Amino acid sequence: SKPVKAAKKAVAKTAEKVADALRAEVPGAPGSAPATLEEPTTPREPLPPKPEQGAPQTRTPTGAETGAPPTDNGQQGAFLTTAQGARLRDTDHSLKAGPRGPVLLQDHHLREKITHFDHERIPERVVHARGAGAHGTFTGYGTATKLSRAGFLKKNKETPVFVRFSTVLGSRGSADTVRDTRGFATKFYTDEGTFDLVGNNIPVFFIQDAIKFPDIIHAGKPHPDREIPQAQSAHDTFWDFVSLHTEAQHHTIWNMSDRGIPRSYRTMEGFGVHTFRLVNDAGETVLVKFHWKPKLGVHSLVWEEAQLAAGVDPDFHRRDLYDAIESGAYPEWELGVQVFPDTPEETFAGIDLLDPTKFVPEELAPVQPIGTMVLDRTPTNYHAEVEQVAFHLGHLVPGIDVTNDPLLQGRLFSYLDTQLTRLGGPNFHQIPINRPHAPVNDMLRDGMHQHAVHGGVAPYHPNSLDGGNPSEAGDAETAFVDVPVTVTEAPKIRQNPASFDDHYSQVRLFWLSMTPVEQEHIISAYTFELAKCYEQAIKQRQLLSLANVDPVLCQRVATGLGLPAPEPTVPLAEVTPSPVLSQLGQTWPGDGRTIGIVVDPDGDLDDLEAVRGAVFAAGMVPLVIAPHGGKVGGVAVQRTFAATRSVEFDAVLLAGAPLPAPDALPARDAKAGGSATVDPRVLLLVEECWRHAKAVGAWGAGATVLRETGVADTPGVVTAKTGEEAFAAVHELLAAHRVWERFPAPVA
Ligand code: HDD
Repeated sequence: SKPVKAAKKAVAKTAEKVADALRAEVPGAPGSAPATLEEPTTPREPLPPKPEQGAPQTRTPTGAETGAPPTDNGQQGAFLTTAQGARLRDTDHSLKAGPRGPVLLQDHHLREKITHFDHERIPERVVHARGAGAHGTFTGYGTATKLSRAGFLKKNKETPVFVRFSTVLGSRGSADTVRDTRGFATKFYTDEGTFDLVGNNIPVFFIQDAIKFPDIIHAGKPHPDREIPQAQSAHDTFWDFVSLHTEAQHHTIWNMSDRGIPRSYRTMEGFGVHTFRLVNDAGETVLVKFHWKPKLGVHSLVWEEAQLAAGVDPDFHRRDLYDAIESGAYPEWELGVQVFPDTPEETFAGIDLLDPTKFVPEELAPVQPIGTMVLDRTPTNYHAEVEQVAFHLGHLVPGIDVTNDPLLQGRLFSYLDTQLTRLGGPNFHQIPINRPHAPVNDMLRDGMHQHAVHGGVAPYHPNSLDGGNPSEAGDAETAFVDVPVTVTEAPKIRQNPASFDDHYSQVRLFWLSMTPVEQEHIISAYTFELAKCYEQAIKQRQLLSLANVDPVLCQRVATGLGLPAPEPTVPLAEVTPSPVLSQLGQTWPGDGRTIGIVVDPDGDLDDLEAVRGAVFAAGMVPLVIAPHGGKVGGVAVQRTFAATRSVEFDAVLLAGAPLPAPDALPARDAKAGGSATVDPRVLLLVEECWRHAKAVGAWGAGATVLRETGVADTPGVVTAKTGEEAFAAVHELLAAHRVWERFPAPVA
C-alpha cells in the first residue's frame, strides 16, 4: 500500500543519512567506505555447522531413521520456516486487517511463535537448580580392573563424559558464589551403558535417611511466607533444622569452612559420598568411596570476596569454567577410590560405611587413583545440555553396585521420579544429552514425547514373533548382575543402627584438622550465619551443638553473637586430626588464573608486552586494566576502571599510578590521610586485593600506588625493577593460592 511504501522510503533515507554521518566520523579514514555489514535478513548460503551443532539426531536411540535432514534446525539454514517446514515471507509483522487494524486469529505463525516461546521454560530442579556444565573425556588407568569389571576403568580406555556442577539451594538465576554445597555430577557414556556418579564437593551429607530430604530442603529454601533469603543458609529455618537434627552438624561445619565458597569449580574436590560396591570378573567384591581430586588443588574464595562477586559477577563460577576451557586451560581431575574389605559389618576402622554423615580419613585409607578426567568442551546450548541432562544413581554399569546406605536407597527412587515432572514424561532418556552411547534395545514403549518409531510387533519377552529378540544377556555378554548380597533376617522396623547416633566425633575431627586461618574463617562463618537468625532459641540451640564440637569454637561464636557459651552435653570425642583436610600448606600450578595489570596510559609502558608474554607462558590470563578502553602502549585494554572489580583477578600487577580521570570518583583529601595522586578506583582495587590476601606486584611508577594504599613492604606485596621480575615474584606467591600470613594471628 502507498503509506507503507512511503514509510519504507523514509526509513531507507534516514538510514542512508546515518550511514553517511558514521562514515564521516571514522577516524583516520575520512570519506573511505567502512566495511559494509551484511544485511542480516538477506538469504545466503548456510554457515558451516559447528561439528557439535549436529542438528537433530537423524537416528532414534533404537536406530530408526527419522528422515530429518541434518541441517533443518538451528540457525544455519538459509530460509526461516514454520515448525512444519513452510518457508516464511515475514516474521516481524502480525497478520492484521489493514496496517492499523486488529490482529487476526488465523495468523498461525504468530500463534506458533508465541505459544512455543510461552513454553520455553521447564520446571527448574527442586534442588541444584543452578548449574554449569562441560564435556570431556575420562581415561582409565587400569588400576581398578582387579576391583571392578567395568570396561571404562580399563587401561587407556577413553570414555566421553558430561559434568554438571551446581549450587544446591539457589534458584536457576541465583548467584554462583554463595555459601553452599556444590554438586559434582558426572555422566560417563560408557560402551556398557551410562554410569552416573552424582556427588558433591563435600564428602558427607546432612541426613542419614532419604526420608528426611524434603525436610532439610524445606528448611534450607527461602521462607515460604516471604520467599527470602535466596540461595542462603543464613536464616532461621536452616539453623532450626540443623540444630534439631544434630546429624547435620558434620555437613554444616564443612559448609561453614572455606569448602562452602570454592574459588572455582576447577578447584573443587568431588565425592560420591556413599559407599559403593565394586565387583570384579571373578565375582569378588570390595566397598569403595569415590573421590575426584582436582589437578589445580582445592582452593576457595574469602567470604568478602564471595559476597562481592555475587553482586559484581553472579556468574563467577560459570564464567570461570567457560573461560578456562575456551582459553585451553582444560580442568582436570583424577578419579580415585578408598577401598575397604566387603565384610558383613560394613565398617572400617570403627567407621560405619553405611552412614553418609561419616567419611574415612585418607590417612586411614589412601585414595588410590583409577583414572583421569579432562573437560575440554563447553556446551553448545545450555537448555539442551545443562538444563535437560538427567542424572540418576541407578544408572550403573556392570562392575559397580550400590550398598544399603539408607540415603542412597532413597535417592535411587527420587532421581527418576523427579525427571518425570521436570522433563515432561518417561522418554527423557531420548533427549540428546541423555542418550547412551551404548546401543539401546529396550522394550519401553510409547509415552509423552516418544521420538523413536519402533518397528516390530512383539515388545515383550519372551516372544516368538520378532525372532525372539531381544534376549537376555549372560555374564559373557557383560550383563549387569546385581551382587547377590545376603540380606540379614531382621524385623521390619523404622530405626537406625546404633552407630548412627554419633553426631559429633567427626565434626570435632574436621575442626581440629584445620589450620588457625581456616578455623578463623569457620568461626566467622558461624557468627555471620547465626547473626542473621532472628530467634534467640535457635542461636542458643546451635551453640549447644558447637559446645559438643569444641569449647573454643563455641566460645568465639557465642562472643560474636553476644550470648553465653553453654557447656557440652556429651564428652568431647578423642579424635586424631586428618591434616589432608586442610587446604593450606602445599603448592599448586596456577593454570588458568587471571592476572590484572593496571596501566597508566601516560606512564612507562615498555615492559607491558613482555609481562603479558610471561603471564601467557605461565598458562595464565593477563587482563590489561586502564582508565579507558581502546589501546594503551599498543596493547588492547580488556578492562576499564569503570567496569572491573578486584574479584576478577587472582593477583594484580601495577604498571603505573594513574591519576584520577576527570569523571572519576571524588579524590580523597590528602590532608585527611587519603591519596590525591592515584585514581581512587585503583586504590580500592589494591585495598581489596590486599584484604583478600592476593599477591600484588608493582614496577616503575606502580610502586606509588603501593605507598598510597599503605601496603608497601607487607607480606605478599612485591616491587621489582622490571615487569617480568614483578610477575615472577607474584607467580611464586600464587602457588600457595593466597598470602596466608596476611590474615591476623588467631586469638586463642
Ligand atoms: Fe540429590 C539433584 C547430589 C541426596 C534428590 N543431587 C542432585 C544433583 C546433585 C545431587 C549433584 C544435581 C544433578 C544435576 O546436576 O542434574 N544429592 C546429591 C548428593 C546427595 C544427595 C551427593 C547425598 C549424598 N538428593 C539426595 C537425596 C534426595 C535427592 C537424599 C532425595 C531423597 N537430588 C535429588 C533430586 C534431584 C537431585 C530431587 C533434583 C534434580 C534432579 O535430582 O535431577 O532428585
